[in-house]
Amino acid sequence: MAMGAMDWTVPQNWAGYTPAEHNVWTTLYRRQISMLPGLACDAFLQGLEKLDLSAGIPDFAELSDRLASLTGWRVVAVPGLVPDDVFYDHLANRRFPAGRFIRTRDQLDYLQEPDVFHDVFGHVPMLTDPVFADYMQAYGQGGLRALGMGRLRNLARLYWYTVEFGLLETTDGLRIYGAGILSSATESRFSLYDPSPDRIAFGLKRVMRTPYAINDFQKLYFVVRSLQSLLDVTVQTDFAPLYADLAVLPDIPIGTILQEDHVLSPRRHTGENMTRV
Ligand code: HBI
Ligand code: FE
Repeated sequence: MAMGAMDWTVPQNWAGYTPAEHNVWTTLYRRQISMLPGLACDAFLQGLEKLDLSAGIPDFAELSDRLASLTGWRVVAVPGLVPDDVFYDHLANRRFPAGRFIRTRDQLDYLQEPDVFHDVFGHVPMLTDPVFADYMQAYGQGGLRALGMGRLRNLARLYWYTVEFGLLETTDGLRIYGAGILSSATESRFSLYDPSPDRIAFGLKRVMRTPYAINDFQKLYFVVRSLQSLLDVTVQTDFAPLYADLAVLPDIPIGTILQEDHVLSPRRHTGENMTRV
């Protein structure tokens, strides 16, 4: 596809990456891989094993062949953030749009726009999990519907508080499945252990009423009981009445804890299981 195609895909031009760009990837990869065991969820760690992203910036064509054999997903190169309708159409068709550029060495810790490390290291391993792969496609289909009903803001919050910054409850305590955390050198430990952010049990309407801030550590994380429960609620919900409710319900500002919120405590360093308070 030529640049500027309707679907915003561009050639990845994998051969065009410099050794310095591959070195940025391996620097970021080694830093994350040394930290994530015990913090990232099993689905993510198993996905990393299956895809082996250790050698440098992956060749999307070769990565897609491996990924497609697992869950039918492929990775397509885009120049950066793409318009909403394009983004949702890709997800609805099991194509993950990944930026082809990589951050520079002086941007190792934070960059505004998702680069290939955030997109491929952060997001793609979860797409090897059949349940999460189904969730991401269902999300894309929902996005196209939400666009039609003018409720995109609500649906974008669902993505933010699950796909980007979601936490998962396990018998060993909280684990991370959100790409924005998994690809961050500093937020991973913070999201599970720091006492300052709130951690609330996931609820679809609750999430859709909650705005988010994009330029600092999150002050609020939502915790799902299982990836299956996330898929089920997305597939089983009739969004029309939900959107009708949301149209008249006020947003819930970050920092607000509602009477009916299930607040979860951070996991203690002793590995003590989370207790509902
Ligand atoms: N939404 N409209 C739109 N376009 C994007 O490119 C996009 C997005 N939401 C999230 C997102 N990209 C990031 O998760 C990337 O890492 C894929
Ligand atoms: Fe992302």
